[in-house]
Amino acid sequence: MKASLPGHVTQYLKDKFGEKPEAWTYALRSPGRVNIIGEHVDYTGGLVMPAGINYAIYFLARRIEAPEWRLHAVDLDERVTLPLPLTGRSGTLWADYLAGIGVQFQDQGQFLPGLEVVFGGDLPRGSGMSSSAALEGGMAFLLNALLNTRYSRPALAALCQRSSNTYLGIPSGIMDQFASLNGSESGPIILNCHTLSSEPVKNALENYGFVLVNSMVSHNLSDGAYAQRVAECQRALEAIQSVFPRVTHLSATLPDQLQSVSDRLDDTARKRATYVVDENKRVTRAVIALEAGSSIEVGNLLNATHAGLRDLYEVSCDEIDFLQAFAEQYPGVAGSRLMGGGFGGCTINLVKLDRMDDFKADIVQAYEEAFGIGAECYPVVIRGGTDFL
Ligand code: GAF
Repeated sequence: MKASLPGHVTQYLKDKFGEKPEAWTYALRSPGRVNIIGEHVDYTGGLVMPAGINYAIYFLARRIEAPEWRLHAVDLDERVTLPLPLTGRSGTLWADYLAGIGVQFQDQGQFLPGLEVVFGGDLPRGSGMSSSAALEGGMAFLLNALLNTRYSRPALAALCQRSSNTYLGIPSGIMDQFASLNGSESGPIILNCHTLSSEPVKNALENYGFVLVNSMVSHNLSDGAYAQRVAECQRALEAIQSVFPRVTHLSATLPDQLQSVSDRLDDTARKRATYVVDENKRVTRAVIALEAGSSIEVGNLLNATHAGLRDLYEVSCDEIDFLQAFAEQYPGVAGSRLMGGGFGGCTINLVKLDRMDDFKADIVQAYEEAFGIGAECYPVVIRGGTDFL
């Protein structure tokens, strides 16, 4: 095994079991994700450009004789035991993310073995870097190996999304789980969320890097606003389909089609649909700009996405708008926007490398002065998807 398990996880094994990592049959890394552009369009069948990153959750696992799952959340110092076969919710959200995956395998006729699973890492929770998808993807990857089910990575992502949607009741799209499981070492991927086809995008930006700024305002996908956006997009799609029945998903709507059905949409549905249609065009342009190494164009597209998320999609908040506005005018920042589900979490910022340190220090100070909150900054390194150590 490569020695890349975080020290606190290794220490936990030593303290609780008196063991080294080598005593465990499975060891794997499941990354968080960033999304460069293509926000809130995975559930409308749109294009997204996410990447697996340098922050991750690490899993160690082995079979046990007892018919139960013993789950250890190292970062929280919590432990939950679930009897097999898995049934209803456990009452602990992190355990339910893992159990939900087990339930998907069970529903496909798999017999789940007794397991001891230890996990922990450096992925901040509730920051919009998708620790929940890393949990789901890691568990799915583990069970796929353990049960020898041989599902492809895209099929595992679909299984994880099903778990979120049906077991946890969160109507999220597939982007986060797909990015965590299918990330490419060489750069972000472009994913078509309607067909689930993906390919790596060459990042030719020179002298620029991405950094996340965490507002430390917590978002929660299970609150109503996310589900409301999904429903509003569905409403817009149905109105569009009443005139253009061959439009299969909202992101496939052409600007002219949207224009011509405009008076059939209520104000909210019109704003949501306009954002979705615009965002799809921005993602296409961003692929070209990134591959051409045009930091200015990529940055402008990030800023434009933020304006759309704030004014048309209405998923931002004061803290995030402050961080974005500060970054947008900061010398050496090409662009900035809200990343992830919204209502808090992180901004993603494209920053000149030689301005990175100043930017981080200045934005943290300005945010502290404005809101009395200590922001955290995370420089992003793009890494491959979930894999064994
Ligand atoms: C959350 C969801 F889980 C994703 O599916 C996606 O919709 C994202 O918000 C917004 O782009 O992370």
